[in-house]
This record gives sequence, structure tokens and C-alpha cells, in this order.
Amino acid sequence: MTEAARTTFTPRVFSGIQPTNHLQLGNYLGAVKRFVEMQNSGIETIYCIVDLHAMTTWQDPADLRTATRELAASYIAAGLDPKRSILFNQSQVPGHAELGWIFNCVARMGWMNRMTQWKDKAGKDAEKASLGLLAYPSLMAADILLYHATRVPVGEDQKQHVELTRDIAAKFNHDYGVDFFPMTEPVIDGAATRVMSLRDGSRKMSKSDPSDASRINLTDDADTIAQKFRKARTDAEPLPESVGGLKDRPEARNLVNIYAALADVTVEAVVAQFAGKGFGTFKPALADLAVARIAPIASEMQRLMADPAEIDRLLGDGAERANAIAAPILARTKEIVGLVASRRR
Ligand code: AQP
Repeated sequence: MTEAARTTFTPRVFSGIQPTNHLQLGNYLGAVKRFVEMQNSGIETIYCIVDLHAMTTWQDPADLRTATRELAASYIAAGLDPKRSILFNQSQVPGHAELGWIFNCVARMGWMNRMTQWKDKAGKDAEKASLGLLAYPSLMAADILLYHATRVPVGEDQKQHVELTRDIAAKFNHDYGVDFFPMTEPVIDGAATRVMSLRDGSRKMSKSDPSDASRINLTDDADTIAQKFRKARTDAEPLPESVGGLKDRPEARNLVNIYAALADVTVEAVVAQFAGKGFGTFKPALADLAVARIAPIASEMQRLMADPAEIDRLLGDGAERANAIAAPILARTKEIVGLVASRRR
């Protein structure tokens, strides 16, 4: 058995969200709500606001600052406790960018070119996309591996990036003959791992979709939420008697999944409750449930945003704690690859 094969890694959770625009319901159900559940599972949890990722597409500097603080407020308002979890913004821990560079030299161009998100976001105009957008997945690998994180809660759309993180870790370990980086597991579970647009059941709900009607923002008021669900695209059939009846009905399935995730029940339970009922009954019930879940988060968020200096203080404190974990892992990585470190500290 090699030295590498004997390595065991302490369970540790890491995940992050980009501070671009307001959080939408998919971010909440696919990510933040599950971050909170994992915080309460007894494993160390590290949650990041990945501001360097946001920069891969143009951000107005003032908007980026506001979105960063707003995302921190959303995390806390949704139940993340800055004492129990480590909460910080990525750019305050320089190791992300440094390890990201090292991984740029490990990852292959072909891997990056195959990423679905790159193809979607760069579109037909890839020549004009930033180099950062292409390299995004190796920075994401660095975010995770800088902490030797073993588990990453994400929505379905990020699965490919976590798989690439494993590829980068495996190639690094192989190329340098070590077993230094863990094989991180994506954690994709629950009823809402892929919340779809309210206007198009084939597209995921996204905070940068040009149509505001396509998503529920965590900042939407009760009337706006009700109106968006009322106008959500659906078919004319009532809800089916069994889950199998949702198979070729993407819009109906999406709304049922959202209801199940918000109510913390199974999709089967929602179908049993609303079998045979039309959307005229289901949509208002869904809107009421969404308002009941989201409104307290939105109002707590507003309260926290009234004191940006306190948010900055919490992020700074989180960054210190994150850096304390990251620094020895980065130092050892540099040693492994042959970078000389002789500067006095
Ligand atoms: N529709 C979704 N359903 C379930 N989970 C989702 N996530 C995003 N959209 C959905 C999850 O939210 C986390 C943070 O995502 P991100 O902001 O880092 O990037 P993203 O996946 O690109 O999210 P958006 O909303 O689409 O942002 P923009 O428009 O800025 O690109 C991830 O765990 C993601 O899976």
C-alpha cells in the first residue's frame, strides 16, 4: 500500500455562491437551505461568497460590493450561523487565487472546453468571453481543495464542476506522486436539485436570466411572488394521481418539486395532497407556502443590510478562520510542486 492510499481526510463541507444579482429560489432550495441543514449535521462547514467567480462576467464595482454584502445577509437570514459555520468572501483569502493558478497548470484545455456552463455562458461568442470564464472550473476546484473539503452541497448544474475537481485532484496526486488532495463528493439531494424557469420548463431558474418573471427572487414581496406563480407556464391538465403522471409535464413537475422542497415533504406526498386538483387551486397554495418560507428571510436580510459594517466585520472574521485552515494546505502544495518559500514572515 502506498503512503497516499493510507491518507484519510477529516469530513469537511465547502460550498459557495456567486454574488451576482439577488438570490433566486433555485439557489435557496438547491444550495442555501441545504447548507443550513449540513451546518447542523456535526461536520465542519465552510461557506463562501465567491466574488472572484462573479468577476468572470462584467460586474459594476459598486453592485459587486452590494451583492457581496447582500449574499452574506441572505446566508445569515436563511439560518447560517457565522459562529458555527465559517462565512467569508473568497477574495479575502488569497490562497484561492494562488491554488487556482497552480490548478490552471494541472487542468487541460480540453477539460475546460467541454464544460456545459462554459458553452452556455460563452455561447456563440466564445472569442469575446473572458479568460476567467474559461478557467472558472479550476478556480472552483481550488476553492474546494484549499480546505481539503470532502463534501460539496450543490445543485444539479454544478455536478460537472465537482467531477472536474476530482479530475484535477487525481491528476495532481498522480503527477506529483502524492495523495494530498481528497476525492471530493458532490452532495446533490432533495426534491429541488434543479429548479426550472417559471417561463420555460426546459431552462434552469437563474439569477442572471433577463426575464425577472422566470424566477422568484428572495427579495420579492408577497404580491410579486403570487403573481409570478399565477403567470407561471403550465399545461391545462389537473395534477395527476401519481408521480409517474408528471413524467412528460416539465412545468407541472417543477412546481410540484418546488412545493415539496419548501414544505420539506416528498413529491409523492404533494401529489397525494393535490391529485385531481387544477392549477387554479395549486398555484395559490404554492404561493402562500413560498411567501411563508421566504418573507421572514427577506425581512431579516433587510435588517442585516442596515448595518453593512457589521457584515464586513463578520466576513473578515470568517476569512481569518478560513485562512488558518487554508494556509498550511497551500504551503504544502507549493512545497510539493517545487516553489521555493524563503521569505521571512
Ligand atoms: N435552478 C437551480 N436549481 C437548483 N440549484 C440551483 N443553483 C443555481 N441555480 C439553481 C445552485 O445554487 C448554487 C450557487 O450558484 P451560483 O450563483 O454560484 O451559480 P449558478 O449555478 O450559475 O447560479 P445562477 O443563479 O444561475 O447564477 P448566475 O445566473 O449568476 O449564473 C449552486 O450550488 C447551484 O447549483
